[in-house]
Amino acid sequence: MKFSLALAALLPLAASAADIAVSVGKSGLTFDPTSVKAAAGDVITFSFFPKNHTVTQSTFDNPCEPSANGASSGFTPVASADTPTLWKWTVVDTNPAWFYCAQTAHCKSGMVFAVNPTADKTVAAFTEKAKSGNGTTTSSTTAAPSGSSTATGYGGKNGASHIAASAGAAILAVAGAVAGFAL
Ligand SMILES: [Cu+2]
Repeated sequence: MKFSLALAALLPLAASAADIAVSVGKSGLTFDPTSVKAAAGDVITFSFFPKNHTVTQSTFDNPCEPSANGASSGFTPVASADTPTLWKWTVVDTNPAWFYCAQTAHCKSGMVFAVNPTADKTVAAFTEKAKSGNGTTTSSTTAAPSGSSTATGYGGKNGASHIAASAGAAILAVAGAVAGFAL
């Protein structure tokens, strides 16, 4: 009995680095879920669905603008919902982190995502900011956020990495990034 008690006590530790799944554009211009609670070291695995989205870090005040030194998946065109492309982002700390899709029309329709939103800074308020355009300077909003490189298609910052679901998806992603996939 002592052994099983010790084992039970260890299990929560073993599971402490959670892998959190988030769908991008699976059912409309949305992240699903729209926000998550996460701890430092947790890994968020974003599954990209058709047609072409990004997960790009912003600030709460400027939802549709890339933040300085923020992470970005880069544009990730996906041809088939059967083969979503994966992109992982490791949670740095328990502070709020804010993300959006860098297709300007998508962000402005409320395609945003929050990690560890607070009572003061809610994902609902963040979404409203995106929709209303508050705090954004549309003149500097371009198809390619500064946090990503269109040459490679992937930002790869903050320990983030792209993992294609298949070789075909990887080829499509690169081809799409170069060709600038249409909406
Ligand atoms: Cu999008």
